[in-house]
Amino acid sequence: MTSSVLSEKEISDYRQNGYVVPSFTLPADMINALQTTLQQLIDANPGVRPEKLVSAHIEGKNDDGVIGNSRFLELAMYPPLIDMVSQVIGGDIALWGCQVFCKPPEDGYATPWHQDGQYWPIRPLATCTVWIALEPSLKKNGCLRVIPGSHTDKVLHPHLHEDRTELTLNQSVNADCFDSSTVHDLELQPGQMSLHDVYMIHGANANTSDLRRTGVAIRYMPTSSHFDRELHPAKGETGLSLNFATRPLWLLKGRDVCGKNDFTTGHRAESASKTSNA
Ligand SMILES: O=C(O)CCC(=O)C(=O)O
Repeated sequence: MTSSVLSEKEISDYRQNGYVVPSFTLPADMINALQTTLQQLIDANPGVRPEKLVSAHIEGKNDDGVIGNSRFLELAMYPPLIDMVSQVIGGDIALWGCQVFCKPPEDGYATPWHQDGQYWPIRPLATCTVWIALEPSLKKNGCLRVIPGSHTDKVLHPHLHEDRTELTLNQSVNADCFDSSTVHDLELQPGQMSLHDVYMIHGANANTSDLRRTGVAIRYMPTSSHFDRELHPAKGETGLSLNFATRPLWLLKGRDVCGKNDFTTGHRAESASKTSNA
């Protein structure tokens, strides 16, 4: 049974706009602990840009080139998050990703306008991302920006490859495909979060302020979709070092509806023990 973390209005806003900022927030003690974990993650990965901490939830050196921390896996399994996600994508849910986007002060990279689906090997395309602010995320330090309703047609628009290196990602949606004057800035305080749909166009400005900005983006998909390890979206030219072939998936709730998802590949001893709690 699904609990009601999201109100009916919040569910309807998500469907209509492609995103919602729920009234639910993480408890203060959890945020404090996650801020400590964030610093440990950054310290453990001096050679990785902090905007590109992919698979931060996989403990130890992962196949995406990051030394992750299982505290983020625990966060992804936090029941109120799973309940909210169930309310928007249904009760059969897999966790397939978690990236920390930490934009340092002064030179934090921008995130170009994009649709997440451009980057991911999931068919049919479906994912709800829960983006949780671990630090204030404001206009001045490059908060997430969204184009309300841009998910409605469930169309993946053409994306262009950006050669600039100072971007968190480098597939950028063709500017003719949306009206940037309708942009909405999602300003969040630590512990607040947004949920967004795989087709919703979004991005973020560079952080030129003196205030660091960090969000952790947790990716959940309905198991009616297949995480297809053979696919190489955007020909692998995403600006991120990604290895979907060995990316572990966790069945968090329900069953594997499409029957094609592989929940074995990529799991290690320490994470496998957590799977049994899922
Ligand atoms: O935090 C950012 O700058 C980008 C996040 C993003 O694009 C996502 O979570 O899908």
